Amino acid sequence: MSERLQSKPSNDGYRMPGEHEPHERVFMVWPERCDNWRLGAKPAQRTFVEVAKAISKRTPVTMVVSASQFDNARTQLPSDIQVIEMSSNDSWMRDTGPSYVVDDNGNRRGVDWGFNAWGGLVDGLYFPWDKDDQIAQKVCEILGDDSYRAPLILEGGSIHIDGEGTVYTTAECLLHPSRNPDLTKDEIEKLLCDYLGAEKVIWIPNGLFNDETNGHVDNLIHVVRPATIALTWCDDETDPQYTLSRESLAALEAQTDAKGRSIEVIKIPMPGPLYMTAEEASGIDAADGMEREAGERLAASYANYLISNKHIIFPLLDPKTDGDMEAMFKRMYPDHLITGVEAREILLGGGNIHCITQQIPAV
Ligand code: KQY
Repeated sequence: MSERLQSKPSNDGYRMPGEHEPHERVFMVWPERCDNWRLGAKPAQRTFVEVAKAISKRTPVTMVVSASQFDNARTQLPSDIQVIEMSSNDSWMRDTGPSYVVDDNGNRRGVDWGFNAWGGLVDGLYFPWDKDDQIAQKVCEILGDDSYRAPLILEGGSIHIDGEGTVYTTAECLLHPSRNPDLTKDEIEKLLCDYLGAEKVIWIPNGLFNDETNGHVDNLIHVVRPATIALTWCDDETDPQYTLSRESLAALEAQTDAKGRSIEVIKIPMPGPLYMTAEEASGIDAADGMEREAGERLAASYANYLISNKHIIFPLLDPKTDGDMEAMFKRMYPDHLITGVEAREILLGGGNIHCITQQIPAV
């Protein structure tokens, strides 16, 4: 049985674990909408299959899929990937799924944030988004876990957590007028700490250049381990990312985390710059909201990777830099399995591997 709780995780002794802590399962959503994924989402579906297969080397995967796509997904996915029917508006489980919190007694609960498709009627990417907004509660119901409905519009990709009291986010996203315009920065910090069981919020000014999520932090940085952050870096002074990465570094170096530690920053390469081709753009249905023009700069980042049970699943995006990134991952995570997955099709939809996955902590 799953209950909706009226209290707050911090008062109940719960905290969100870091991604490096053990996972029971990873949830994903099957892609199908034709104004985001090209060619009827067929190339994206093949990529989602490869991501699910990679994750399942170490962690069981559940793929949620609409009724009309059930047979197709079930046929394309190996039998050890669980496929269950659930309605959705698109396929970004990081943003629509629950953020899980755990206590010291082996219990876990879901946090169900409000979801408005990255900006609602101000600058959201599609309408309606009601099915996506129900996903977190449905996942908690399926897993038999209690949940909190947090009074905050927030996507899971707009926060990173170290599991030891620190939340990382960007001002560009969480203070954007399309999310919680009636709340002050202090009120947002308080809600983050209350619902994530955290003590300190580290604000980075902006996310990655031209990210349609209004600068999700998970497309710019990743928490490698507490007090160590991988930051997307750019050495080309003519690239708009050059200044954004330097401002991010300055913000991280100017602060200490919740435990008072200085933050070590590992600069990771940026793929590209990469752009949408005319052929790719021509395969996407026209719609309001998402920019899908030939020549559009893609928000490509290796920071958008998943850690799951000592396994790094990262996007292969650019043959010029993929090898360097893989070598860096081997140095950053010497005791982890490292798996790269060709991920341009996810990038064309506006995110990457971290954005399409949501881990359920093991308790
Ligand atoms: O980056 C993410 N967390 C999601 C990207 C959503 C893009 C929708 N087209």
